[in-house]
Amino acid sequence: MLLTHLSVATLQGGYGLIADAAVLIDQGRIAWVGPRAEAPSDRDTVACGGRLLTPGLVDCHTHLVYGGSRAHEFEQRLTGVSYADIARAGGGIASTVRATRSETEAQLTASALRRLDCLLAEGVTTVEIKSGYGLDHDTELKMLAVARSLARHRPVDVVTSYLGAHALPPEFRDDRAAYLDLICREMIPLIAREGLADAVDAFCEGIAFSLEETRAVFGAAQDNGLPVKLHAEQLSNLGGAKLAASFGALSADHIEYLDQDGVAALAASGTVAVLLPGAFYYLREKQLPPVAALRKASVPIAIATDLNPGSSPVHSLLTTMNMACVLFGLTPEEALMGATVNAARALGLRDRGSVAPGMKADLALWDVERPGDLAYPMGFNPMHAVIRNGSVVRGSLS
Ligand code: DI6
Ligand code: FE
Repeated sequence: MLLTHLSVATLQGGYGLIADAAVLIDQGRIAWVGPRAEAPSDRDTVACGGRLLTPGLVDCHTHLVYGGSRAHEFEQRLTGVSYADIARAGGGIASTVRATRSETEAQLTASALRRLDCLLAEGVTTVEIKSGYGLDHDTELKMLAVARSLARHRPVDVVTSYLGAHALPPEFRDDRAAYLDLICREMIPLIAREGLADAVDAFCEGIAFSLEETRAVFGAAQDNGLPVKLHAEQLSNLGGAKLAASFGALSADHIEYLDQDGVAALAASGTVAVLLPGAFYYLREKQLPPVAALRKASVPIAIATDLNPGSSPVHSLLTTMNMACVLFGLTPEEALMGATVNAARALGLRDRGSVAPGMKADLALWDVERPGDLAYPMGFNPMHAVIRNGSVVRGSLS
């Protein structure tokens, strides 16, 4: 299939814009991209109405499988109670754990699909989903199974992360070491053996797990051949990003409190900095991530919704791109790179996120003239069509 009458943001070295372009798709892959005047001919040619084609979007950090609701905590926070106060009082993540444990796979799947559908309606073709609201053996496996199953219900690639080290489960309140043992000796080997997760994540923070505990989790992941990533430096600077970098982590996420040392460590290890402006917005944080330092050190920057019931009930990657610009000072070009090529890289996926020969033909066609139009509005969805593995799965191209 040859797509014509479109402009293409290839995302190769920035927007990589080609006006009056053509894209040849063959067997689910991009076979050729360039100016229409130089395009090979193809019997199956589709004129795309002058629209803009980009890679399908990649949301590289979500917690979209969960039970229950935390709207009451939003109300509490707005009366001055902090996110950390709520967590210490047994709410926060622990409250979602109770709800997630009590729901069936069918219930969790139904609510997750509703959330996922919001992302897909905006051109997302790959999504990462974490466990971490089960914390016991059965519920963590249930969450990972539900996450994986979503790809059988919808045209999307799901990448899963095991986040056992998200919070200390109540039954281990008096024995942190025993919970770490469960994670490191039982869960990670099991998950690796059964192929249930593609990576291991942890929450390294005063209200969650210490640097030493995170090191133990990463050690187990490494021993079992799983790559790592980390919720790091969200509310304070514990040096988590540096630790993650020393394990060759795929990404360090949040990183508002990342210091220069941490930036240098990410640069040296090729770890992607994942910014999550939704959580920053909802928690009304003041500390900005070190965007200028990340740029200067050429650390690849990705952005993600962090879709979760507590700190980021954000169901829109386009809105997140806008927030990354308005709140963090990214350019719209950086925001689009952050939701495509760099997000794919944060998941260790080199076969998507840009439009180039050999790449997976996961593409989004937008009713906009310029790529800068994508991060500009809020609450407006210019998605026209989505192609996955070379087939139209949403809308129509013409
Ligand atoms: N950081 C986050 O942004 C989410 N988890 C984490 O470690 C929030 C989790 C929640 O509040 O439910
Ligand atoms: Fe998160």
